[in-house]
Amino acid sequence: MAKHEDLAVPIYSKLDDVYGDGSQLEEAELRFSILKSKFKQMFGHVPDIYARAPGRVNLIGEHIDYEGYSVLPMAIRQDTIVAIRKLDAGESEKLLRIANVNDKYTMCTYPVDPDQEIDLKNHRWGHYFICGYKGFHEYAKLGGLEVGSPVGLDVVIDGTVPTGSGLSSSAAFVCSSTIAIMAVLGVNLPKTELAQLTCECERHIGTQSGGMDQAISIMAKTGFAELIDFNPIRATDVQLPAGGSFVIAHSLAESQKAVTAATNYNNRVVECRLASIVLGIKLGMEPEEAISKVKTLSDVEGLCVSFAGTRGSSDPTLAVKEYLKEEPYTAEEIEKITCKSLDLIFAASASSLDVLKAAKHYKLFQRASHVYSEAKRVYAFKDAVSSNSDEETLKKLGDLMNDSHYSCSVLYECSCPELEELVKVCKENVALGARLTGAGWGGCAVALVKESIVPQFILNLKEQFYQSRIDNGTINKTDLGLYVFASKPSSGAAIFKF
Ligand code: NG1
Ligand code: MG
Repeated sequence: MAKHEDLAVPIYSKLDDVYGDGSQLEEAELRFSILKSKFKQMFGHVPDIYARAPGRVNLIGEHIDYEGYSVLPMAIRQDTIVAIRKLDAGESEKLLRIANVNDKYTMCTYPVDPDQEIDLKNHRWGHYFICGYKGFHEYAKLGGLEVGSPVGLDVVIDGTVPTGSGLSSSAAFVCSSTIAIMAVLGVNLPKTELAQLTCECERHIGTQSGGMDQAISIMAKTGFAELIDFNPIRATDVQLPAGGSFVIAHSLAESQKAVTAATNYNNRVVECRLASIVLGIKLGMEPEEAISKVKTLSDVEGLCVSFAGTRGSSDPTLAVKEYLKEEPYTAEEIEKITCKSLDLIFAASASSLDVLKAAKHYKLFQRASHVYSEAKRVYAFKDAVSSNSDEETLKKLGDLMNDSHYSCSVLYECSCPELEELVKVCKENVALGARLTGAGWGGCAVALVKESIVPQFILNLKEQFYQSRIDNGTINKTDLGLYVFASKPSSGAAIFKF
């Protein structure tokens, strides 16, 4: 039997294939009927098909996917649904018209030219759809796929993944858009291939993302978290121990990553690249060779092995301690080691050059220490899950989550005061472990909590974290359920044809 990740995205004719039964199905029926009426009202037709892709919560393995290391997320039930109709060649003006059921997002229109540039200096919500559009056409061109000349597309989006929350609303949007575009053009791909493609699609928004979010959004399976490996992308089911539950809680600080990339997300990608080049050189490579060959910190691990016993050690954390200094590096200090200016090293990447312009210094020791220790924690988490006693396992998982948070906060500096407060409140209310999830700098925390105390835990968070924010008008009391909830591993992307 083919593995589920080698199959194409499933096409369903009934909602219960994805949304189960009970209240979730009722909610989904309502969403689809509103989506369809909105579509008719906006465009005078019904959609051809619908595609949906979920958000995710990353349980452990933060900021290491782009360094080539495995991560361990699970899909959540919140998702993005894209309703789409392909216009006939002769029909009206040729445009991509992208509307939203939420009036907060006004309609965006774009030309149908797949080679159009995305105007990154003027961020618009519809850009995420264009990421999928451009990315798919590039893929088709490279692979010689015949998709005909571009025609207009009418699109309405309905998303329930909170934005800027570290739950990958962006990947849910990009994945569902790409799948919808492919489906109306009559193309479907194995999930692993699609995961790779959608990762490249999302980079068009200007973040140098790893592939975690798209991989889990597409390959998730109900009831399982997944260990996601890269190069090539693979997913391994991870059955979480009984007796524990993951509670997701929003810090209410929104992190707009597409806008802050140069100082936050992409900055860390650049720091990791510099750390890996410097380590490569210290481990014996010629500067020019290190610059051209060492792309990620995981590439250095291989070097540590081949240099073990001669000039280095096989453990990359030891190499970090031995060869990197704790004080931040200036550009000049790094250039002395690389024998090449940073501008030249990153000349091919406009978004990296933006990072260099904004950066004062580079914390190579701290970033590399985080990445290598976090990579180990992912495997420790996976191994703990396969051990016997549930009680003991839960405690181990919680400890690993706490260590991960500490590392993100202190070494990677991707937390923020609101997240620190929230994680502290979670721990005070006897969470087994709690950590920021996703890129950080705002967004959500995830806490591992004994199943039996979940309702009380959520009540306590409401009182101790959210009440003051209700009182000062930051959020409405009626919306609390959107900001703090328990989550079970949900299913991956799907297409609906009714
Ligand atoms: P968020 O910001 O949660 O969507 C981002 C990256 C991931 C990963 C995490 C940090 C994108 C699309 N996603 O996730 O690939 O690097 O940060 O672990 O940029
Ligand atoms: Mg995102």
